[in-house]
Formats: sequence, structure tokens, C-alpha cells
Amino acid sequence: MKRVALTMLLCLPQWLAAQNPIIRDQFTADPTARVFNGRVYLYPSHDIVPPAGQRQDWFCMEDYHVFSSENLTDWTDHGVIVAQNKVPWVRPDSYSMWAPDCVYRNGKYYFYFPSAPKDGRGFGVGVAVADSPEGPFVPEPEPIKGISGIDPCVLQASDGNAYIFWGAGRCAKLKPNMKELADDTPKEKVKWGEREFEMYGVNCLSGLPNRQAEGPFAFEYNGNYYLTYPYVRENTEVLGYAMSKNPMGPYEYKGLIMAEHANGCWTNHHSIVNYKGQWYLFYHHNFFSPKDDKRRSVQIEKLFFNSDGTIREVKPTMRGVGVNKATERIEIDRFSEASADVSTAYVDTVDYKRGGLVSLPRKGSWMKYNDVDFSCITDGYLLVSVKAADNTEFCIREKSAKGKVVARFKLVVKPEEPAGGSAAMNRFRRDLRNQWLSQTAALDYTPTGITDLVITNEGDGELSVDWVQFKNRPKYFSPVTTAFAKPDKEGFIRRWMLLEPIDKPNSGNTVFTDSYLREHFNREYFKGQQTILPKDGQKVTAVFKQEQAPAGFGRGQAAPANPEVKTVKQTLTWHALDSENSNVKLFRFAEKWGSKVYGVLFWAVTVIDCPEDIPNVRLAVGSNSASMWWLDGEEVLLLSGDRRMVRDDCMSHRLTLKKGRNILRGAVINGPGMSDFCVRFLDEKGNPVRNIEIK
Ligand code: FUB
Repeated sequence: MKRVALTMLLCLPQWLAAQNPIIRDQFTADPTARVFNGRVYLYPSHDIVPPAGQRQDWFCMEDYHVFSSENLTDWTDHGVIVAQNKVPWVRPDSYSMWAPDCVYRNGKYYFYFPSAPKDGRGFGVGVAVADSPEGPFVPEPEPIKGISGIDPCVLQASDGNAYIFWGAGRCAKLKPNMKELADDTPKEKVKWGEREFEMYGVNCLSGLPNRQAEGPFAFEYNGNYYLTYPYVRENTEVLGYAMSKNPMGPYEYKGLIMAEHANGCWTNHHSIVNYKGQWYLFYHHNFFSPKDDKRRSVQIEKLFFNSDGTIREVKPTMRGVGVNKATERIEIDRFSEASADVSTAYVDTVDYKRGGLVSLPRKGSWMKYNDVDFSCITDGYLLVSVKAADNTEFCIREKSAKGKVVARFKLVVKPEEPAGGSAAMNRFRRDLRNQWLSQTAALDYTPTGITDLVITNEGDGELSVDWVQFKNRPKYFSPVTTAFAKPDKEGFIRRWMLLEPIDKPNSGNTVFTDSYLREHFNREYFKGQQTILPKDGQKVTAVFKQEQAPAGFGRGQAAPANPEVKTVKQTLTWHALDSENSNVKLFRFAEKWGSKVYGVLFWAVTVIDCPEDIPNVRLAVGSNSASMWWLDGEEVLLLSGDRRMVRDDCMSHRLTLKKGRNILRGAVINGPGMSDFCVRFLDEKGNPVRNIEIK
């Protein structure tokens, strides 16, 4: 048994399940889907590239595989069930194992298949029998007598009889043994050009649109019999259907189920099945072999009935059916709906299996991708692969082109004016339009549950998109849920009250001298700065005077001599958090809870509860950038200068952690870089102090 998993799909590691085509490691056509034992079983033809000596431009099939799925997304290939060289009556080098069917009756599975008989012309239809839908199937020694033709389909009607359809819509009752036509099967003389044949059964498509009809698929629903079939309306096949109150007709033509394939793929062939309350159309197309329409691939769409029992026309999509997780890389060109001006193309016109791209040519163009599951996104951002003209703006919205904005992208490239003036600039812009760029955006809004995504072109340029993918940011903090925490196994203190960052513009970290830090850390930014024991969610109002950075004040520039001073007021919240890491990532904290990440000042406080006095310990701190630390209001450590975070970078003098509560405070300042800290107490031997509780 072989699993058709994402990773082995025709060497397409990124190819997503729950999109069309559904089987990607081999060509499949003429899909008959049946529900057995709560799973969908798929019995398709198996197109192969013709071996040398075979006609290269014709169908070529030597065997059948059966596939099954519980969710229509993940398909299991159960391997070969019938092969041309294992069927006694089939010419073993005929490569003519065309469209099959399989039904269950009285404890057995009957697999019907057409092929070229050893001793005759044209096609016969054989039966192979199994105890399980996956086989092993044992072929009958002879084909069914009376059937000359292709594409068998068996309808088990509510009148208790089984009817076999084949070829251009012929139908006959089967005996209860499912292997022979009923004794009273009618016969008629049929002319084919100059020649006359005796045909068994009745022609259910007589008088209906039936040019080059084949592949009949019959089913019963709500007291109606449906005879659905491919035929040539103009130059290539459409799927049409007719309805009747009797399995053998007369049938009345009702219209199209699916129009011609837009790319000229000549055949289509299908089946219709209800699975878990939803109707589905299985059909084929030649997506993986666009220059050869005899190598096809099975696709699925949802199918709907009107209240009068007629069938709504189905549009082929590359989206197909099934749900995608938002964290999967979604090949967005396989959309479910789009504005009329949207087009698709192959990403690589040589290697088709690299998939497709979608182009949204102008402002107002949109495309929808349905059924994306966001339950996996907690703290997400969006990654897209785009080719876009300069000045492109586009959005991912929810549900419709006017829906809520999930993320917005602006692609504005401002290169230095290249030497060569505007001609060079035009070249630059053209090249830009031809480059795939990975762009990220924060989410304005995170949808919940399963929903539809819509990409809208909202700028001035053309836009092509290859894929989109939502990702969760790594988790840096979790909310405090327990009464106390222990230091981690290396003694690092991970539980902290952190105050949202105070605005403190600095052009670089080199200004962080001892005197600068003492002056700035000892300023009062908010009331109770050195005494407060805040609660989670508690707000403080920070009011302080601040030197204003002049316009254009940037990295590495010396601070101006007489800066303008203004009063700044900020309302900030304390957050009780457990850090996921031994180094507390303040930069990530600021990304999530701050209005700025650079040029800010953080306050941290935690309570260390000791079971007894612990003398002769040292506070060991590493921080990025400079920081200052106080134990019970006493300054114990200052880390100055432009520092990287290094464990135990600085040590305090000897301290005593007293029995009961000890309050440790810290302030960390950063310039234009990252910011974090790690803190622990070490005993005289340099071992981490762990017999404390952090509250
Ligand atoms: O796959 C070979 C033939 O092409 C089928 O039997 C027809 O229905 C058409 O799909």
C-alpha cells in the first residue's frame, strides 16, 4: 500500500493536498467514485506514457489502481487491482484498460472494465470480483456476453435490479449474478457506416444530444434516474445529462453539467457521488500534461441540485474540494472564483509540475480561495510570493472583495535613480515585474475557523501571486497561570512583570555610558517606579520630559547639543508573563505589546520568595542592550555600553536573599537593535540558585 502524501507528489514538496488534480504521482482518468464502508473509493483509468512501439498520441493504459480517502484530501493508493497481462481474455499488449466501474452487491465487489479481447475487434467488458473494495480482484475468464463497447457503469436501482450502461448510452439489465446480461435483454440491429451490428440492450441516448457520446454514468436520486455522459457539442467533449423515471428510459435531455475544457483537452469523463451529505463531481483534465490530452488527471468539484432535481452547471476549478490549513503553503492560483480579468499561467513553462500563478491585472481584480482553516493560527503573520509592478498595493480580505482586511501589502520600490536615467529606470521596473519576491505582512485581523480568502488588487500595477502562507510567530511568552514558578534548570528566572515600553529615542547604543544610564534610569517615568508591585493588566501613566529627536535623526548620529524638550505622556500596561526562553525577549514583547520596538526603555519586576536566608549569592545578568538592576530598592548591577546578550555577563557583589519576599527590578534600554535579558542568582561555587519561588 502506498500513501499519496504531499511529500511525494510528483516531486512537488510544496504541492498542497485538497486541490486539483487530486492524484499527483501518476496520471489518472475516467474516475468512478463509490462510497464503500464510509470511505470514498476511486476507480480511475491509469494513463501512462506509451512505451516504444505503441502509438504515442493515443490512450495507453495497462492496469488499474484503486485509491481511497476519508476526507477527499488525503488519498491512499492501494496499488494495482487488475492488469492487462493477468486477465485471461485481454490481449496483454493492447494497453486498452479504459474507463472502469466498481459496485457492491451481496457481499462482493464487482469491478467492470473494458479492454481489447484477444480474439476479436473493438472492446469487450469484463468483470473481476473481490471480497473487499481494495481487492484482490479475480477476473472472470470471459468478458460479459452481449456487450461490445467501452466505459461500463452499473446502476443498482431501487427496483432491486442492477443495470449496466456502456458505450454511447446503451443499457441492459444484469442477472443477479452481476456477470451476465439478463436473458430477456433486447437486441437491435445498428448501422455503423456501411456495416450493420447486432447490439444488446437499448440505446438510452437515442434522440438526445449524443454526438460521440461515451462514458455513461447513471444514478438515482429523489425518485429520478440520471443518465450523465460526455458528448461532443462542438469540437470537444462536454458533460451533459438526461433524466427519467425509469432506469432504462426514455430519458429527457436536461443540459450541461460541465462545459468543454477551456484548454481544448478533448475528453472528459466523470462520476457523481454523495459523500457525507454533499454531492461531488469527479472528472478529469490534463493539467499535468497540457500538451498531451491523453495523459489526464482526476479532479473533484462540489455539485449542487436545483429544487426541481436538475443539476447546476459545475465550473472546473483548480481549487477542487477539501479544507486547507492556513499554515499550509496555498497555491493560490488554484482559486475557487475570480473576477473575469484574472488569468492563470504556469510558473515554469517547461516544468509544469511547479504549479501555477495567478495574475490580477488591475485595481479591482480579485480572486477567492475557499475553505481555509484558521484554527491553527494563534499569533500569525502572512507570507506571499508575488511578482508585481512597482507601486502595487494588494490586500488579503475575508469572504469577499469588500470583506475585512486580513493583511495589506504595499510594494513600493524606491531605488537610487540608476545611471542611464529613465530608460534604466524602466528596465529596472520591468525586471522587478519579472522577479518572484517573498513578502511578509502583519495581520490586521486573524479570521477564525474555516473561511474564504480573497486577494484584491488595490494598487496601480499588475500583480501575480504564486502562493500564500500564514505562519505563527514563535511563541516567546505565555500568560502566568500558576501561583509561582521555579527558576529553570539552569537557575534562570523566567517569570516577570513587564511594562509596555516607554518611548526613549536613541540613535545608537554607544551613548549608554554609566553616567548616561544612571541619569536616565533614575528619572521618574511613572509613579511608584521603584516601589510598585503591579498586578497583571494594571495600567500606569508615564509622564516625563524628553529630548526630541530632530527630523532625520538616525543611526549612529551624535545627539544634538541643545535638543528641544517636550513632555511625553503614555498609558502603559503591566503584563505578567512566563518567558519561553531563559533570555526574556523584550524585543518580541515590544512587537506584540508596544508601539515601538527600537529606542525604548523597559521596566521589569519580579518577586523572589526564599524559604530561608540565602547568603553570598550574586545576581548574574546578561542584557541587550544596557540595563540596571535593583534588589529591594538597592542598585546591585549596571550593564553599560553597547552590549550583546551574554549569559552571566556581569555579576553583582555578594548579596543575601532574605527569607520571604525579595523584590528584583530591572530597566533595559535599547537603541536601534534587539533587546532582551537573562537573569539568575549564582551561589559561591557558581551554581545556580534554585530553591526559590518566583511569584
Ligand atoms: O480513457 C479512455 C477513454 O477516454 C474513455 O474510455 C473515454 O470515456 C474517454 O475518457
